[in-house]
Formats: sequence, structure tokens, C-alpha cells
Amino acid sequence: MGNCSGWGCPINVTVREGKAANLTRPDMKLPDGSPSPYQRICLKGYTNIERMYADTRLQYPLKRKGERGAGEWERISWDEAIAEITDTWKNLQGDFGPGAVGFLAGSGNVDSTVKTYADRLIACMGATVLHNCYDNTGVYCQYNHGALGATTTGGHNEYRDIVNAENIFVWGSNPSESFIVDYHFISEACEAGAKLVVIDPIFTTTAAKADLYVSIRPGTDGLLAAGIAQIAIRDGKIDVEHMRTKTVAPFLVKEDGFYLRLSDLGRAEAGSDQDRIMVYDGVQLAPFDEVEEPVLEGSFELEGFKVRPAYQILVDRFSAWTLDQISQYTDIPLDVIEEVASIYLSGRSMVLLGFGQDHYANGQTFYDGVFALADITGQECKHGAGSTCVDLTGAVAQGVQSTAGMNLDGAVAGPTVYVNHLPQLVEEGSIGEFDTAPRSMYIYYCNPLANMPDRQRWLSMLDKMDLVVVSDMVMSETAEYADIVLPVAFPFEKSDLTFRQTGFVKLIDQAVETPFEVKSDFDVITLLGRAMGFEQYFTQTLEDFLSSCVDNEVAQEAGVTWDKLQSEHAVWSHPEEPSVIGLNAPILTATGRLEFYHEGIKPMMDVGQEWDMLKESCWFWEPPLEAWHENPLFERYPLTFISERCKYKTHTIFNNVPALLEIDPEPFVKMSPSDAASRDINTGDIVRLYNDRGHVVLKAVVSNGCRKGVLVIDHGWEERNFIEGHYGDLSSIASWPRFEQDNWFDCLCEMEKVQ
Ligand SMILES: Nc1nc2c(c(=O)[nH]1)N[C@H]1C(S)=C(S)[C@@H](COP(=O)(O)OP(=O)(O)OC[C@H]3O[C@@H](n4cnc5c(=O)[nH]c(N)nc54)[C@H](O)[C@@H]3O)O[C@H]1N2
Ligand SMILES: Nc1nc2c(c(=O)[nH]1)N[C@H]1C(S)=C(S)[C@@H](COP(=O)(O)OP(=O)(O)OC[C@H]3O[C@@H](n4cnc5c(=O)[nH]c(N)nc54)[C@H](O)[C@@H]3O)O[C@H]1N2
Ligand code: SF4
Ligand SMILES: [Mo]
Repeated sequence: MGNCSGWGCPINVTVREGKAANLTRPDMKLPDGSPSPYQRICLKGYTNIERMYADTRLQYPLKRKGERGAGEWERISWDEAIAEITDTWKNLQGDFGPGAVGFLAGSGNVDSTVKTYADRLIACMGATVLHNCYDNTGVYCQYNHGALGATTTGGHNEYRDIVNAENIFVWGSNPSESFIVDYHFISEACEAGAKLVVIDPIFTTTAAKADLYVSIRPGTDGLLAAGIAQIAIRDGKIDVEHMRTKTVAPFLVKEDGFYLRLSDLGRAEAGSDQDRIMVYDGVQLAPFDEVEEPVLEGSFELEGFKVRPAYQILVDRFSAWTLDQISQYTDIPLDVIEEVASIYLSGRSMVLLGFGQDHYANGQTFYDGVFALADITGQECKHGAGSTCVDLTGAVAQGVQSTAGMNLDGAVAGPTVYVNHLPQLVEEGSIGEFDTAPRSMYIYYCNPLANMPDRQRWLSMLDKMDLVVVSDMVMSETAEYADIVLPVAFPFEKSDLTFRQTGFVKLIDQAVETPFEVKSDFDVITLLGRAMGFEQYFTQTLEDFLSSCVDNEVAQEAGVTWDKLQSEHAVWSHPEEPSVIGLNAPILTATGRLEFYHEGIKPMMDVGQEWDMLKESCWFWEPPLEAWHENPLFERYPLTFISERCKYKTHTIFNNVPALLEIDPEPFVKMSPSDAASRDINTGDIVRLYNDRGHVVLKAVVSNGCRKGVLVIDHGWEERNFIEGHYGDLSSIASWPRFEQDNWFDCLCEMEKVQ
């Protein structure tokens, strides 16, 4: 129900006298009759009744009375709310164009099909899509390497395959907190003898279980990957056959960064099926599928073209760094780098990725590096190897296709703007080719003020908006700063379809009536759509919509029908074997190969920024934009502030659950003993973290598990939880030119004792 790696763990709700009274785990079976490994429920899942009936639940539509954020509201009727919103939107769109209204979705109830219904309204209105910037570097690098597969979201090995690994590298992730319901796969592998290696600046709860824990300097993981790759090359541990058949390694790259094709030689029409990529067999050029042993190394001038195999480009990039430099930058002793490499190369090694490195501006230097490492060593396309990713790589059930954007007589959404550009767009009125700044936002399933970086900039941007509407179940931190707040149904109060992370398509039946004047998101979007004048497109009932989403060919082939869902509620619709990319799941890239080299790569959003296509097309390493000891800012702000997941929270959605708050009542900042001592700080003291963007005041905890120079606050708190300020005030909105990414950890600050 939240964005928590489980996403939609199956829960049976017992109802007594119209109220949810108990939650239990269903007994779900795989097609072979064995219990589903994807049906655990975590400690938070069982508290959903408290969350649902908490006194922070919104009951009626509310309109702001006083200053923004002052907490003064008047209750209004749904008719008044819908009329005020749609009148304003009509005026704004009339005066400034369709893009003057923007819709921002987050990841609350991430796998909800109902959530997609807003796409219908967005298309009808031609409104701006405000795209959040969560996890984008990690996801895009995974996409660019293997493509987001159909049967696992991440295009890796599905979680069930973890048990087949001989070595598990938890690298930039803390699965014992962030992957609770699937951690058993790691435990099972370890019980069967797998080695667990954890690479993290923090000695996490997962590190406590590791055979080898490696403390790394933040933002340098790409260099460690390059170091392991160099050792593999030095020791002859590369897999030439794998490179030749499954990767782009032999493909010849011209000086302009594009592959040499038959059309370059005038022997095929550019872009046609015949226009194949060329390789070199040592004597002559030939299309890649006509040569068994293409050359992987060297630099050649052939038929008038200067070319290098993609593998040679990668080797040149790796060898720009010596092992000594890598040791110095990563702050890992050489013998430990050798030990890590020898474990990685010793058997089937699987890397469990997370989003630690994704949260730095240079995150791609890690993801591109770790995939290139697997490509050259053949640690993929087989059981127990490759990579998998927290929050992304569970089994995706087949057959659900949202119809929200269909049959609209050609109506399509307006431009997509990634929100880290939004403050600038609103402040300046245009940015690159985007010349319509949103003047109103509809925020749904999202709590941006709590979760996005540079909160002060967000606050001043909201002040410039004519109308901010938030639909939520609770008075979230963002709702507190809205003009109109719409109360929506809890997941047990509306029907829905989910299909990710468990391999089952699940029909969630509405268990209890919506309380007070709460409405489901589906009904809210329908009311807004009709009031905007699109009555003909908003005639469906929720059942019509949900059933239409499983009325497609894939569903038919997979045996998923609306009738079956109504009687069985959960229908397994996934291959029985765990998906392994390149083995039993297709590689869906443009070349059909795993790509450590990216031909003609483009930035995620073109706002006229400067960027270097040739550099970005293959692995390289540069430090994070801000959190780096050679940055002049480091003299004033020598501490890197990061956060970690905590088992008591899924972002902010359990913030109102008394049972969880009893165990984990307030935020605290963890720091190393030496950083604490040099500032005269002890556990329990109140400290202030600050930089030029803002500050936050909270309790201190001194911890031996914390790396010197790094401060950690667990993620998911809101303004009301801090003594003063906000951790979102510290982080920057700046990102790498190729990626639209929130880089929460790429953040320097200083700390002082308050009392
Ligand atoms: N309980 C719970 N589970 C969740 C969520 C939640 O909110 N609560 N959120 C879900 C979502 S949306 C996501 S994206 C995933 C995130 O899943 P994870 O990435 O597993 O979550 P984090 O705890 O943020 O783990 C990041 C780890 O990276 C480490 N780290 C920080 N900087 C570096 C670095 O430079 N190098 C290396 N090697 N490590 C570094 C941190 O110390 C931390 O241990 O979790 C999902 N699961
Ligand atoms: N400091 C720091 N900040 C981070 C991170 C970090 O590691 N450190 N991680 C980031 C990451 S990876 C992520 S994915 C983001 C997540 O950021 P968000 O997507 O903003 O996450 P949530 O806090 O889950 O907010 C979801 C909101 O949706 C509401 N909601 C839930 N269900 C529904 C529904 O059915 N309908 C409607 N209308 N609303 C609903 C919830 O009540 C909640 O207020 O946070 C990011 N922020
Ligand atoms: S909070 Fe997430 S992991 Fe826990 S039960 Fe709910 S969906 Fe599953
Ligand atoms: Mo995330």
C-alpha cells in the first residue's frame, strides 16, 4: 500500500459492525501448490487499522483561511470545492494555456490502478505532468543497461533468484530495513552458505549480519566497481564469450560516438532492418551476426572510419584510474579491494542494489560501473548472478493495463516537467523550451514538502501559485500548505487492482464504507473531469474502469479475467520460474544486448543545459556535485548528511500510528564518536545541523556504526516532528545534467550543540 518494497502485500481485512477490526495474512499458493514466497506482511502492515482510524484522518474538504501554512481552515462542501478548483483552472488555462495547471503524483499507494485514473483528466485538460524525481538515476541506469523488463520491474533477476547466489553484495542498500518482507530470500541464501558482503558508509543492521563489511567514502562506489573490473582484467577473469554474445562489447564505435553500421559503408539503407552494427574479425569488417569471434580490443582505421570496440572504450575509461588512486579516493585499503574482488569473482555473485548512490548527483558512476563489471565478468544472465534491486525487482504480474488514457479522441497530456526544475520554471516563467509555468498544482499520493530536497525553495514556489490542491487521507505536511485539501479514501475503503512485486494480479475489494465526507480518488477525479466540461469521458463506474484494465490480450493469454478476479481475488500471472534477464527474460534494449555503452544517449529533460554525450555514453567517474572533500564549501561545511530507511516508517505514511510512534517517537541524528567529541556533543544532546540553505534541530545519538564525516537521520519525518527546521531544508535541488534526480545525500553541512 505504500512505496516500501512490499508495495502491496496481501492483507485480509476482518470487518465487524462496518469497521475494520483485524488484519490477517492470506494463504496464497503458487501454481505448483507451494506457498507463495511473496505474502509476508511487515510490522507496519499490521498497524494499518490504527493508521486508518487515526485522529489525523481528513474528514471534509477544507479551504485555507489564514496565511499559507498557518493551520486555519474552513470546512467547505464538495460542490464548493470542485467549483472553486475547476473555475480557477478554467481561468488559468484560458489566460495562460493548458500547461498552467500541473498534476504531481508521488508514490503513496504506489501500485494503485485507481491512481492512474488522473491520467484521464490530465489528458483531457492537456495539463502539465509534474514528474517526481525519486530514484530516477538508479532506475534509468538500470533501464539503459538491460531495459525495464516485463516480468520484473527492474530488468534484473527477480527476488526469488537471490537464494541461488553464492555471494551477495549488498551495495548501497539496507535491506533489513528497506526490504523487510523479502529479506528472507537473503537469509535463505546465507543459510545455504552464501557469503554476504555489505558496502556502505554506515555499519547498518544488514552489515551486522555480513561476512565482510566494507566502509566506503560516500559517492565513490563507481571507483570500487572499476577497481574490481581492473583486477578481473589483470587476473584474466573476464568472460569473453559472454561479452561477445550478450553484450555490446564487440560493437565498433565511431569517433562521433555512434556505432558503425552497414549504412555507413553504403551497404544498407539507414534505419532499415538490414542496417546492422559492424564488428571486426581481425581481417575485415562484418555485420555482428556474421562473425563468431569478433575482436574486443584495439583501435582501428577501417574503410575510412576510426573505430574502437565498445569494450576498448570501457577499458580505457577504467584504466584512467590506478588501484592506488581508487584506494585513496574510496578510502578502502588495497588489500580489502583485492578481497572484495576475489569474492566477487569466486562464484555466482549477485549485487543487491538500492538507492543509496542514486541519492548523489553522480549516482550513475556507480550504476554504470557495477553493470559494466557484470558485463565483462559474465556475472549475469544466469541463476544467482546479476543484480536485483530493493523496491524494484519483485515479480510483475501480467495483464493489467490501465485504460485511463485511452479512447479520448486524441486528447493527450501536456509537457512533462521534472519537478527539480519547477521552482526555476515558476520563478522565471520559462526554462529551455518550456514556456508555460504551472500556476496551480494538483498534488496526489505525494508529500513533496516532507520528501523533496530544498524545502525552502518549494515553500516560496508554492507561495507564487494561484491555487494548490492536495488530495490525501491525512493532513500531511504538504496538505498543511495547500489552499484546498480533499479527503480521500483509505485503501480498505475503495476497490483497486494491483499487480507488482508479488506475481499476482490482485483485486482489492472495498472492505468498509468511506467515513465522513471522504471520497475515493476515482470519484474525485470524476467530479473534477465533469466540472471541467469533459462529461462524455467521465461516465464510467469504478468497476467499469477496473474491469477494462484486464480486458486485453496479455490478460487473456495469462488467464486473468474480471470474473476470475472477482471470485479468486488474486490470480498468479507470472512465469513459474524466477525471471532472470538474458536467461528466461528478454533483454529489451535497442541493441537486444546488455549495454554498458549507450549509443546516442539523451538527457532525461532537455532544458538547454550543457552536457557531454560522449562522456556520458560509457562509465566514468567524477565526484558528487557538493558532498566532496575537495569542494571549497567543505571548509565551512565538512559533514555529509545522508538518511536511511527505518523499519517503523514507509516515507511519511505511518507517521500517525501511535503504536509505531511509541517505539520510534522522534527523529535523531547519528554521528561518529570523533565528530561528536570535536563538537562536545553527547547522546541525548540537542544539536543544530545547518548550511546555506537551512537548518534542522533535533536530538543527537553518538554511534560507532557511523563513519567519520557522515551524519544520518532516518527518512520519513515531517516538519512537526523536528524541534525546529527540517532536514529537507538542508538538501539541494541541483542535479547532474543527464538526470532529473533528487540528490538528498549530496549535501554538506555543519553541526553545533544547542543544549
Ligand atoms: N521501511 C521502509 N522500506 C522502504 C522504504 C521506506 O520508506 N521504508 N522506501 C522504499 C523506497 S521508495 C526505496 S527507494 C527503497 C530504498 O532502499 P535502500 O536504498 O535499501 O534504502 P536506504 O535505507 O535509503 O539505503 C541506502 C543505504 O545506502 C547507504 N549509502 C549512502 N550513501 C552511500 C554511498 O555513497 N555508497 C554506498 N555504498 N552506500 C551509501 C546508506 O547508508 C544506506 O544504508 O526502500 C524502499 N523500502
Ligand atoms: N531525506 C530524504 N528524503 C527522501 C528520501 C530519502 O532517502 N531521504 N527518499 C526519497 C524517495 S526514494 C522517495 S520514493 C520519496 C517518497 O515520497 P512520497 O511519494 O511523497 O512518499 P509518501 O510519504 O509515501 O507520501 C505519499 C502521500 O500520499 C498519501 N497517500 C497514500 N495513499 C493515497 C491514496 O490512495 N490517495 C491519495 N490521494 N493519497 C494517498 C499519503 O498519505 C502521503 O501523504 O521520498 C524521497 N525523500
Ligand atoms: S508496509 Fe509495505 S512491506 Fe509492510 S506490509 Fe505494507 S506493503 Fe508490505
Ligand atoms: Mo524511492
